[in-house]
Amino acid sequence: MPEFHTPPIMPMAIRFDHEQLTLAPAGPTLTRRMSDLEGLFRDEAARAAAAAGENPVVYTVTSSPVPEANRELPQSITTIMPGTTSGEFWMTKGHQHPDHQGEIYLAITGRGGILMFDGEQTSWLEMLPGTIGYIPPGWAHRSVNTGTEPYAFLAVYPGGAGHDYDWVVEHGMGKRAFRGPDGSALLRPFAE
Ligand code: PAN
Ligand code: ZN
Repeated sequence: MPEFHTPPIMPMAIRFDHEQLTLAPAGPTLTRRMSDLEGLFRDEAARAAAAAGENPVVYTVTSSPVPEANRELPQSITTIMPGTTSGEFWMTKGHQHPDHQGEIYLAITGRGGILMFDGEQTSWLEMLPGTIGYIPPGWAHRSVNTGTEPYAFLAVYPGGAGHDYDWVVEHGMGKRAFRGPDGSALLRPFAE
């Protein structure tokens, strides 16, 4: 066994329930409501009104106990509810990993997309159950529910990569995903 500055955790089996959308044993769960998403939708007034009213849950993130520590590979399931705010699909906050490292998402149920931005280019990946979306190092990423059911995916990422949310607030994501006339995703320039 090599010597580590922070000793790794012990080997463990984690039960992935793709119907209940849970990991067992479970680690922390995060709930993001409309009130947590200030300044992220194009129509901030509509977002603020929804936050002041029913303040719906937009997404949850449930994790396994593998810690966000250097060299570990934590996992989580994100479930984004279906919905739009002034036509813009409900989505995650989005972030950049300050210690640039890759990440994978495996779509479990529903229909969605990954919007990625490297500061210049935007990339959009359609995500259907069974799709593995690869996020290379240096690409900020945001997930979007483009369907009418909850969209859920498993994420596996390097535990020491960190999460920078301010980067997205500062730089945007290049594009935004709106519901098009036929119900599918329509990408429009971020600042349009
Ligand atoms: C994911 C995200 C998760 C929630 O596990 O953290 O989908 O999105 P936000 O963190 O942008 O709110 C991931 O990319 N981890 O690195
Ligand atoms: Zn990430």
